[in-house]
Amino acid sequence: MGVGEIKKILMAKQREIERQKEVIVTVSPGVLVLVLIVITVGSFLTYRITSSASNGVGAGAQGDKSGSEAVTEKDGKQIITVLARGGYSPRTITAKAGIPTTLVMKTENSYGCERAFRIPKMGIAQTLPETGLTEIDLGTQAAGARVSGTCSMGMYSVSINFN
Ligand SMILES: [Cu+2]
Repeated sequence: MGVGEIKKILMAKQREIERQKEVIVTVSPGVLVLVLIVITVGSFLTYRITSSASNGVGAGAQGDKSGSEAVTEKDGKQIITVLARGGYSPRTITAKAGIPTTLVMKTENSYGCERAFRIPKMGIAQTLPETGLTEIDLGTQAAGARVSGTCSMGMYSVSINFN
């Protein structure tokens, strides 16, 4: 093998290394963005999971069966407790018809528009405190009645079905 040949090989190797460097440089920003997206989505999901797990009242749409855990009865009255924090939970509730009913909206360090609570059908508009319990009289509902509450923007909602 001559000196010229060795030089040729070395130069080819050098070029190859240079090309690899270029690939790394051009790929990096894309990879960085991807990593950031993964981290963001990951922490968002973790937040969602921990916030719905600590609700006590029950998780959101998926974890919800009939929302019956939100309904209690005491002295011939029905009490429905809904947590308002980053939405309403449970979101669907089945309650009893023909019994005086009080809806208790519970806030706990709630800072979003879920505090601007409305029940359009009943003309109810209540601003919930950041933390506390707000009682709303729903009267006695007939079987088949459905009472729906929303935030002022209609972004979050909760539905109570009476039967
Ligand atoms: Cu809203």
